[in-house]
Amino acid sequence: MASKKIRSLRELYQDDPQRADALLFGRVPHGDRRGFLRGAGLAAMGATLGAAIPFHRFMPSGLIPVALAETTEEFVLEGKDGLIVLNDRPINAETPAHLLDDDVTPTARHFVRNNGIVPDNTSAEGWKLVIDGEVERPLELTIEDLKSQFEVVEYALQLECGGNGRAGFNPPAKGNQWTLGAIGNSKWTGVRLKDVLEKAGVKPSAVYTGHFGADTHLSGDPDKQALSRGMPIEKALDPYNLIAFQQNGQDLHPLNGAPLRLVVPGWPGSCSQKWLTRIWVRDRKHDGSKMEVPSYSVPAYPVAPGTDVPEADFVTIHSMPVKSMITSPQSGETLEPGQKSLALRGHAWAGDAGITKVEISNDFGATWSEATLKPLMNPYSWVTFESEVSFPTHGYYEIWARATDENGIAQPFAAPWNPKGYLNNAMHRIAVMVPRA
Ligand SMILES: Nc1nc2c(c(=O)[nH]1)N[C@H]1C(S)=C(S)[C@@H](COP(=O)(O)O)O[C@H]1N2
Ligand SMILES: [Mo]
Repeated sequence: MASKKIRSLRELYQDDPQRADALLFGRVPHGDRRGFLRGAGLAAMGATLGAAIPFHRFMPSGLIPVALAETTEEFVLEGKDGLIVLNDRPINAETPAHLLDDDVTPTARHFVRNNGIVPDNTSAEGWKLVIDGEVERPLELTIEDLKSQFEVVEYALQLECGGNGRAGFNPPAKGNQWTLGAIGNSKWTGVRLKDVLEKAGVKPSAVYTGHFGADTHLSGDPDKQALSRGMPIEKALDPYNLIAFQQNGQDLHPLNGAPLRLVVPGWPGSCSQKWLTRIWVRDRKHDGSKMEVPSYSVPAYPVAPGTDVPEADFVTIHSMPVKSMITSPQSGETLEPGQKSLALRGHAWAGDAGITKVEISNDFGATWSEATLKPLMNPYSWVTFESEVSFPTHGYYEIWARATDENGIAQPFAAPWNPKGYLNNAMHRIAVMVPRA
């Protein structure tokens, strides 16, 4: 054991990324990853490092042991800032809640979710997008063609991974153990998918889209797609879906799909194909990689935690559910002595639906007060809420946030368990310490 060489995280993840992820970060309750590297995870990490970590319980959550990090170039995520890397093969990184405070998410703070290997060539030069299948006139368009033939628009759009919040489910689900930060609301510039599909002429036989990207499968097999998902044609024709070539006024980041991607707000992030090369309009439901059950699917009815659900009983996820997060203060904040109130801020969103209210509690849900909503930037943007929270005495407080959408659906205290750990929209809770005056 003592002679064991330090392996890079890349190697650690190579065989089974999900297992390595669980070993490294453990599986612990929502919003709190302290105490990772426990049990078998700790032993495995010790073996990996060639030594145990005596003070492991004091390691900040999400910290990558420097001995591992130093061996791994992949962890320098160029152009990203403060993200917690969950996995380096493929690269997956989320943003801590307090770094998502901006109304418009800076590119450096936008999460990264990759299923395969980022393409070597992410240059706009010569990039082509094909639109084919159930269309009157198949198209092959360069990025210049998109810019010159269609209206260019810019919207703030929420993009959330279907698995955001997975770490909060028990029993745990395999996959990236996202806590809260696989969500972003950047400004995206591009052309409307609808306009491009209409130029191609959608045939009455069209029922679904199939999306293709230039990234490669983890196995290296060129015939396999890392991810190829799609959506019903009705959703595809929503005017807020973009074929985007800019994020926050700049060329796309290579990890976020440069030079061209889809942004399909309100639906699982997996619909928003990065490194976009082809949209195949289909006469049936698309059957690309990760369209199959149980990927991006949930049981059609509520199931008890841990249930083994038959494949036939899954349905593909459409709109994401109502959700909110508190982005200021950071959880764990201690007020100044004598300070009796606090300015609170965060964001709320609800897939295809609008947000009607966000309520705040400082007494474990016994009473609620309504937060102020800032004006909505555009449909499918998240909405920012603000509130002043006061504290009657010193002590330990939790602040809970609960958003309600225009259908009257509010966030639950605990989201329904499902085998793959999707759609966790449980209320966000933060801790605040109020000291004696
Ligand atoms: N080509 C391609 N597109 C992709 C993916 C991918 O692995 N390959 N991941 C999808 C998933 S699961 C999500 S959540 C979003 C994440 O977008 P981001 O990395 O820009 O945050 O991209 C989607 N588009
Ligand atoms: Mo995702």
